[in-house]
Amino acid sequence: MPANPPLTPAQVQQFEQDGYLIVPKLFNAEEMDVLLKIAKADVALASEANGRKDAQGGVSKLALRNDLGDTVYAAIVRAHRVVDPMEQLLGGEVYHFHHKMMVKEPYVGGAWEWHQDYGYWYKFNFCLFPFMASCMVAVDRAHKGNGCLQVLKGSHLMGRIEHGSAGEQTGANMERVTEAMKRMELVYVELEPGSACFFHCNLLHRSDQNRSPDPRWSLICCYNAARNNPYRETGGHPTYNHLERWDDSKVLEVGKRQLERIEKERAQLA
Ligand SMILES: O=C(O)CCC(=O)C(=O)O
Repeated sequence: MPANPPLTPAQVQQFEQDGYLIVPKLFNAEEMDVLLKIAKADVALASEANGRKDAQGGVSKLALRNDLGDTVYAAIVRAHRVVDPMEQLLGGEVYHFHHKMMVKEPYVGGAWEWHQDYGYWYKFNFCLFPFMASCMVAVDRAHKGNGCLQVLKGSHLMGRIEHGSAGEQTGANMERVTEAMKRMELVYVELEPGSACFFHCNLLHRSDQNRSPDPRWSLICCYNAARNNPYRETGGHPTYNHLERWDDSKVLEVGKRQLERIEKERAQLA
C-alpha cells in the first residue's frame, strides 16, 4: 500500500493555530466495516466497556486499552498514516498512550463535559508537557444529531485549565470555559466514516447526548511524545515504550484475520 503523503506545512500550521486537524478518508469503508464488526463482536469490549452516566442520565460507554496485541485496534494505532502525522504535529517520536472505542448508542449515548485531555493526563499521569494528542477516527458517521465531538477552535492556546479531581467527567473549570466560549468559535466536528480528527491535548472539547437513531462509534488513539515520558509510574497509562510501526495494509490484513478467529469461535460455540 503506498504511504500517505506527509502533512503539508499548511496542515501543520492549521493544527498549531486551531488545535485540531481533520483528515478526510484516512481509512476506507472496508477497513471501517471490519473494525466495526470486530468491535461489536468483541467480548472484551462488552465486558470492558464501562458506562459513564452524564448529568442527564445518558450513558457514554468506552472500552479503553493500554496494550497492543495482534488486533485491528493495534494495526490502526501502529499505522504509518496515523503515527507519521502525529509525529509531525508533536515534533518528534511518539509512543502509544492508550486507545479507546467510544460507543454512543442511539437515543441513550451520553454527553461528555467540557474538558482538555491534558487536564487529566497532567494530574493523574504525571506528564510534564502538553506534548500529547489524539486521533479520533469516525467508525460511524458522526454528526450534530448523534453527538459528534465539539471543539473550541484555538482553545489549546490557553494552556492547561484546572479540572475537577474526582476522575473523568468532572470537567474543566466552567468559569474559564464560559469566557473562552465568548471568544472562540465552537465547531461541530462532523466526520464521515473513516475520516479522522487529530486534536491537541489542551483543546477544549465536549459532546452532546446521542438523541438520534444513529449510533456513533469512534476509535480514539492517544499518543505521548517520547521526550515527555511521565516522571512517575502511574499504574494507568504506559510510560515510554518504542512503538513499532506497521504498514498501512496491516489494518485489513490483521483485521480480517481477527474477524476469522471471532467467527471460528462463534461457530464452535454454536
Ligand atoms: O467521544 C466523545 O464524544 C468525547 C470523547 C472525549 O472527550 C475524550 O475521549 O476525551
